[in-house]
Amino acid sequence: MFLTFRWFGATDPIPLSHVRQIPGVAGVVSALYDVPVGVAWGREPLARLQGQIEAAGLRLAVVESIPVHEEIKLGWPGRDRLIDNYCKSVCSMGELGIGVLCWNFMPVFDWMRTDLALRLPDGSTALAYDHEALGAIDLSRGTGDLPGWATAYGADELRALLAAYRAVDAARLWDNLAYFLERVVPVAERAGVRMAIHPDDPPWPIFGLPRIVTDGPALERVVGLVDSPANGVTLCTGSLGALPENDVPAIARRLGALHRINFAHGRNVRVTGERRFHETAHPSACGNVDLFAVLRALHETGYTGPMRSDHGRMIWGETGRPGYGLHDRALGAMYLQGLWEGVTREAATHAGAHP
Ligand code: DNO
Repeated sequence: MFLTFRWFGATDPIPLSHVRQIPGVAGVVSALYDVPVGVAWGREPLARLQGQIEAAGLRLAVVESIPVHEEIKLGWPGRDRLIDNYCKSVCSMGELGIGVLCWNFMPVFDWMRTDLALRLPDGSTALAYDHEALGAIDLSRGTGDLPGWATAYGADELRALLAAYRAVDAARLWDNLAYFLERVVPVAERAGVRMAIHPDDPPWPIFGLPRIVTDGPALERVVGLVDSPANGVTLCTGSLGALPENDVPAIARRLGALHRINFAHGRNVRVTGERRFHETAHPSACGNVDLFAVLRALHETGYTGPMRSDHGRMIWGETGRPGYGLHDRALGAMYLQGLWEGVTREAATHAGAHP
């Protein structure tokens, strides 16, 4: 395992020089944020981003994300051209030696919350989700006020998109995912890029839209669609952990044994009701996810890929991008690193080697 940190490019209020000072963090997770969805990523802009990161003494280790165009998820005829463009982007990554791609297949919305600043008893604020509150959100004016979307849509565009998805149930979405993977994974494999699908967050349907990558069996089904090491998953402990039925350490162990975990997001959540949760600080004791058991499962199955601390709270008066402040994610990075050192040295001791 090696530690990475997400950085949102030139508009990120956190400078790379700060990221460089977090002990143990060598890799950066980033993306080209000004390329419209569906347009192929050229090698030059990606090389510029890579150069900027290298100039700061770090390495661009993961692209998160190249968004998948809705026409691909909908299975519309235009998807072949869009899939070709996706393949070109993956090839640009490969040419520059950027080996891991985190992406998702969530219709219309990426991660979704109903409160971006829920106050916790210690005075920090965290991202929170309440399915009842979601039901009260008015989508008739577009995505304008929504917390946690990837792409912004105006009222008409969003209405048309939601109407189009009425023809796409979970089974159809699986077909469209398979169609996409069958075409992209062989290209990724040749390019030396490992794909890592991110589980749906939250892991259940929202606004009547299907969400299919929600639990361990679904992740295993995804990796079974195309049998290649380039077709793997992002083990996102917080996304999966929002569903109490998900035994995250067991999921890590099964996918890890298949060698299909290509990226890991360490995040913790506290489930407070039916489809209701808030994010917490990273340590196991703060939420419902046993991060120690997850990291042990990763270690025991030989995980060598990148990991990043995901979504932090806002602490110490920091303001900034919800979930992506510096302080709590840096604490999370230290915690994950400490756990990793612990499981690694413990295993070495048991093997009779010098710790
Ligand atoms: C949330 C992130 C996700 C993730 C995408 C990957 O903070 O983990 O938005 O980047 O789902 O495509």
